[in-house]
Amino acid sequence: MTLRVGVIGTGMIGQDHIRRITQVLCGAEITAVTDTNPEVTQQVAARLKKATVHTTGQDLIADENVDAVLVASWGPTHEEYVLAGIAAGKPVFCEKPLATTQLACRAIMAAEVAAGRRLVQVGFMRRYDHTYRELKGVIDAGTIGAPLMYYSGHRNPGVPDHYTKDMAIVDTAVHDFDVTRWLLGEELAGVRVLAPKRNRHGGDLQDPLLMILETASGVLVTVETSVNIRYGYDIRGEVVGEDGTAALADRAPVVLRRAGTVSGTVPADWRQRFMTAYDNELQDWIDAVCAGDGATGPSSWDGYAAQMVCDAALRALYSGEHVPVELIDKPSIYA
Ligand code: NAD
Ligand code: ISE
Repeated sequence: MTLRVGVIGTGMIGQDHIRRITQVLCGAEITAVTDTNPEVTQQVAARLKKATVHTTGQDLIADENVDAVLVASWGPTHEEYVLAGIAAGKPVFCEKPLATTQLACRAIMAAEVAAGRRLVQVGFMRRYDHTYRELKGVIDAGTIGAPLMYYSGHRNPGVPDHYTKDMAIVDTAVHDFDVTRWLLGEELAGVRVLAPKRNRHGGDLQDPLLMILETASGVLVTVETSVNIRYGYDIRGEVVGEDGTAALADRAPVVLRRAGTVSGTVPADWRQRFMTAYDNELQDWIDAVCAGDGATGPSSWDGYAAQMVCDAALRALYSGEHVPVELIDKPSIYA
């Protein structure tokens, strides 16, 4: 079976996902595209063999030549499309965030529960990165004993002009919140946000931020977002356990020793750093949908839990207080 995928949102990551589905991965083809910017959609469709251009996301979801939907439009539009996909019984791959409010995330979970099965995978691609997978393997094997602390560093060389103070949390740190929950195998229970001296490259932006979170069992987690670090896209992760520590290795493919120096390259951006992880997450989604499983990767519950941490972190940022993260009971389809 070749999965016929319709893509809503053909901006930066939408186009990158289209490229990987058409040129890198197996088992899927793009049969429909839509974007509120018709010029972009036409250009994207012109590069595809047989993709219908739809005026709206709703039309694309209803298209009988679309078996599954990939949502890569702006975050606030995700809820509408994910709900419509579930209502049509079509599996959905939704880029992060699942939705931008906790009520919207709960509505999506309620729709899946009513459908009686998972239909949604959220684009938390770090879970498919081999370095994170190795780190999780070390933690789960008990090699360093029980985790006590975890540091998650998220450094971007720069961000677009429309990037706001809140986006350091909802657009950037949301990945750290998800991957921390996954690595440690437990929920985050509370958060405090500290704002140090500002990076002069960030203008009025409050950059960097340091977040201190605790998990349900008391592991302390620090998340650093630095989004104007200039030198490259640098993702860090280190667990301190009872018997040792485990950290993501540096990613330079070659370490150069020359003229009294040791050096290696740093990825330029998220596309480069997580290229294989994006490939793996989408292949996993395609395989699960083709096998009739609906979705098996990061779930709507994961999207909800990460969004709840974002909401709490925003309140912590503006209040200076420690803010608890209070989740509803997990529906059994996400067990
Ligand atoms: P972008 O601005 O480049 O593209 C978004 C596109 O969506 C634009 O072309 C816009 O015209 C279109 N759009 C907006 N509203 C729409 C609507 N109602 N219906 C259809 N199309 C609509 O942004 P981007 O960087 O590609 O980000 C898109 C999504 O992907 C965001 O949710 C973002 O958080 C996520 N993202 C994830 C990662 C990751 O690492 N997983 C990286 C980048 C972006
Ligand atoms: C972007 O939207 C992403 O999701 C990237 O993974 C992240 O590193 C970046 O900070 C976000 O802006």
